[in-house]
Amino acid sequence: MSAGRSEPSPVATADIGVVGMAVMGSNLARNLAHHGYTVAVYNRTRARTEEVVRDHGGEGRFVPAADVGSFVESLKRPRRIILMVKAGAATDATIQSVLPHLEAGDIVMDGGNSHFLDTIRREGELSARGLHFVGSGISGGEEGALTGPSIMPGGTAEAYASLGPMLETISAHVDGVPCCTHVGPDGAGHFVKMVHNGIEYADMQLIGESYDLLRRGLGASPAELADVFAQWNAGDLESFLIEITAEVLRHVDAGTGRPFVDVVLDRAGQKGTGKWTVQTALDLGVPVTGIAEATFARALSSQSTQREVAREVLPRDAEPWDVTDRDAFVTDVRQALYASKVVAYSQGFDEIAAASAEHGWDIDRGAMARIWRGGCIIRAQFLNRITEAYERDPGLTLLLADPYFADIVGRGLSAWRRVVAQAALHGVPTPAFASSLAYYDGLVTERSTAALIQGQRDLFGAHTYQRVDRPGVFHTLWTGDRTEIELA
Ligand code: NBP
Repeated sequence: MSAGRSEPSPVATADIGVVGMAVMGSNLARNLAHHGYTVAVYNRTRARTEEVVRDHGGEGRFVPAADVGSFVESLKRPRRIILMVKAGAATDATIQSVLPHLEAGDIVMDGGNSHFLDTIRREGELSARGLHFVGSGISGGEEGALTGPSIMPGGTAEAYASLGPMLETISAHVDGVPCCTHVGPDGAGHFVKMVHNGIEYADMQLIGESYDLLRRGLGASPAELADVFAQWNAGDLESFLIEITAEVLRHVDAGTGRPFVDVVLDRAGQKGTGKWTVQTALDLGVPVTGIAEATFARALSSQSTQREVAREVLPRDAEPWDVTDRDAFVTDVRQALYASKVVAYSQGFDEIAAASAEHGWDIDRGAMARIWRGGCIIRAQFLNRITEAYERDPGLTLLLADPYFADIVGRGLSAWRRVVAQAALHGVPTPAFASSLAYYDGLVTERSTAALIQGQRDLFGAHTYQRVDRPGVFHTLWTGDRTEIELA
């Protein structure tokens, strides 16, 4: 194979190697080369490696390899290898293919979207052989991989000392600070990336609900709403997702002349990391209602047959809607969006805190918000406020309760209630807005419905209960004379 401006193996010249020359791997390899590193590249299907080097070999120093053995041989010791292959069985197969060629101290990083439990397993297997395994989240899609992603590496501190400086160099930078830091041991990096994606789901759903409310309430065109989102993007909601929302809403379909958003089929998938965030939250017992509603909203959108039957059969009783004070309504929706967004992030950070405690990861939540400020899909000004909140109180129990966020949500509370109430009256589905408000009310309520549930459980299953007025565990003899017995 011919190299770009490179030296061929077997001499160990490469600083780092990338396996997997699909869109993410090739762009990451190019990014590394753009920053002056000599990059060994390998792909299972050889033609793909040749294609990448043919098209981009002039951008830096690449060492293309035809087989795994010569790929590993071309790397300086300790070897640093990044896998960018399909998550799941392909990742295991690729690890198995490189393993026989590695030596103690070498570092294998998986930059794919792997499940954190797979990462914990793989880290255990490789560390038993004296190798470092780094499960790393990489966010930002193909563009980010090329120009600067947000990188969330797990693994040992020793592995980070070797690999981290390179990853920090190629990551996005905000205010001169890299969007990459050592997240924590074994699965911590992939866990944080998973929650990042879950939050992304919630953020997108909340923006979608805002758009739907404004369109139906104001009867506004997508182009008019593009202006609203562009204005919001100039304020405290400034973020990549709000920015691209304006861009999508302004776009006109060339074929029909209609707004692009009106010609796109309204079905979204919910595979992978968003779903895992909710599944894992259920295991951890952490309510991530915003992310869960966003995931289920996508599932509902894809239930086309059920939606068709429902549209034909079910009554629609919504009141006609014609908002009179348009500016006030836009402000209400903006405040409801911000408050719901704070809830979604607060819940996501709760999930990170719970997993960090369970797995002993000691994750610095403020640092996570900091490395999400650039490169990734949820990049936003707002993340600075989250970092500041955790700097004020690193042990913060509840992000929502930080004085800055408590004030934001408190000031938006009545707008939030008006929006959710108006949505219900006018038949506009707002699952993420409504569940976020219900979560907020559930948090601040004096007495939750769990007291009644505990009574029910004790009656039908003798599950016992505790009392508010004295310690102990109790059971009422429901089928007998209803005396209460103390069990402990
Ligand atoms: P894909 O996820 O489409 O994977 C294709 C790559 O995996 C090719 O290099 C392919 O080699 C290789 N591969 C497969 Br498939 N099975 C293999 C096996 N058994 N052994 C060795 N190699 C195998 O690529 P991608 O979209 O570039 O994503 C790479 C990783 O990055 C994934 O884990 C993805 O989830 C993650 N990610 C993607 C994005 C994104 O925006 N696309 C963003 C963030 C993270 P071949 O050419 O020989 O078939």
